Amino acid sequence: MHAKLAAWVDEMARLCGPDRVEWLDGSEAEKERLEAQAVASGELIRLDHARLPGCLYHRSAANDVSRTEHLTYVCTRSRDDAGPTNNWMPPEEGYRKAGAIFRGSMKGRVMYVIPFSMGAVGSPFAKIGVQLTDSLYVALSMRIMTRMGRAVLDRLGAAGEFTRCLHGKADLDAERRIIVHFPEDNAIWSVGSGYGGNALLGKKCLALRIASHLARREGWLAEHMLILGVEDPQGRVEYITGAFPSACGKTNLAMLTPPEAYRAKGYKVWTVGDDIAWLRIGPDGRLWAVNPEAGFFGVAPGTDSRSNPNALATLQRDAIFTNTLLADDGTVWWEGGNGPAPRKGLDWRGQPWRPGLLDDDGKPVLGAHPNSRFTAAARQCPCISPRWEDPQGVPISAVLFGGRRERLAPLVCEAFDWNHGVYLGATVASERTAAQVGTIGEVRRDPMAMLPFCGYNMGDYFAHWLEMGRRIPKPPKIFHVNWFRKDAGGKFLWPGFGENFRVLDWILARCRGQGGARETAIGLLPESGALDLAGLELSQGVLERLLEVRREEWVEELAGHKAFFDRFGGRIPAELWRQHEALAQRLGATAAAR
Ligand code: SAT
Ligand code: MN
Repeated sequence: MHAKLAAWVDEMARLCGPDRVEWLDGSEAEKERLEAQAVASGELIRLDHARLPGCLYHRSAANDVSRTEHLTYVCTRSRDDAGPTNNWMPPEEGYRKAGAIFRGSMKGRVMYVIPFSMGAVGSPFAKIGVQLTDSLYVALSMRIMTRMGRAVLDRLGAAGEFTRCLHGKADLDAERRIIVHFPEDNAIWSVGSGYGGNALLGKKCLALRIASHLARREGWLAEHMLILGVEDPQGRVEYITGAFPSACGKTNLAMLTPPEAYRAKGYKVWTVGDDIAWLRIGPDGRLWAVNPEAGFFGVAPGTDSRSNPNALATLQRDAIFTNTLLADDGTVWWEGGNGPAPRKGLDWRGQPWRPGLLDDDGKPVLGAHPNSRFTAAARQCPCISPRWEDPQGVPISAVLFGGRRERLAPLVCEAFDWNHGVYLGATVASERTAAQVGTIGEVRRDPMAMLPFCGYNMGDYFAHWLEMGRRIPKPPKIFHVNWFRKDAGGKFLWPGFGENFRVLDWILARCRGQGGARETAIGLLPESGALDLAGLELSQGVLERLLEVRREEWVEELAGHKAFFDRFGGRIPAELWRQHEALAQRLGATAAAR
């Protein structure tokens, strides 16, 4: 027995005051027992067994449907170590504030102890956490999203290192909700929310915020990235990682189905992960990636057999649906899903719903919340890579950064070199989505899609990326992509989804030293004819708009880069300022004085 673990569980139980403490072993029998309890209490609803075998439905509190970044803190001793993009409080205050909400909050409840591994158990990349929670929904979700139970405890042994993760629902009152990270103590406390990214502590809290802190110390990268493999007709597979903000299509890209003409030739995409990548330098001098998760927590609305047939196949059994529409026949539905809406059902708030329902202001009432989700095991995905659990990971040829920009950023742009790529990543901006509380559509800087997830000062994070570049003998190439450019009428210029494969194809050609490119002020863009658009109806005019670099827009953008960097005081590496000045020069503008 791990004495420190036992002592910590006792201490937390004394704080939270549950009626009982139950250690979870991860067995099938245990799963069935917990599900039966959650169904009996109404926390989960069983879906129609014939059509969705083993699937469950969960409705969250109406005020608890997305990550609450304004209630999320990084508690380092020095404020500067958290940096200007994180909410900060001193560790003592974090423990005191969260502790006051936790105190006695589990009375009448059970505290579950969940040992979990991020990464295949025993992989040199893996990190172990132990989550305590009073939520059966969270316990059952952790069972899908992580490797958990006895095997992890065995691995931990009598003295292994682990991240202490305390989670409690308390009264789910947004006024009494806080998610505090203590990277210097390897601990996370989250109280007052049952929502995914706030409550499944292995995911954003451990695998990104705490892990990014560890990664800097230990010389690797913890990133908000999908990982996919592209197999060519000769059977050779090359791997790509891509960082995109939440709800910008990472799951769809990770599970992409290539256009018919490519499939006929023998191209195929393999999914390694859809949200998080841990990257290390391998013995061969390349960058290698693992997906530390075991499942997908994907956005449901918009997922249909056109946008993502692989996701649909993945969630046909043993999945948990959260805040979708619950149809009268015991199935689920969401806007942008397959088939017509069911004639009757309960919306994500639990209110009676029918197609065409309008609210008092005459606006359509959504059946599913825009951030409603499915949780399903990765191994159920038809295109899961045979190497997705490889303890060594997969070697990476290209790194993509992207966001949702209706103007400015072209479809694809290759960085001149690693440092320029870090600049591209550091200056990514994206329109806000429903995955986080805030004004949807507002453009914000989201460097490397890590703005809400970097557990330390982002100035130091950029320096760490630059340092990694110096240490990787054979670095991947870096690209910026934007699937979301629109025309003057607000219509998307690029069809996206499976057609994105055409862009991946050019990217991989570039990585092999092929594929034509032209140099522009912002980077290398596909030269005329270099993107294979056969079979796609896309006019020359639209293609030109997709690959257009408008000088005056970029000059304006430069000021945005500077304003963002200025927030960090002196902590932005000189190399990024040098990149900034070089971009200004290429645009024929003067970089604003620092
Ligand atoms: O809720 S999560 O943070 O896990 C999903 C997301 O926002 O990326
Ligand atoms: Mn994410």
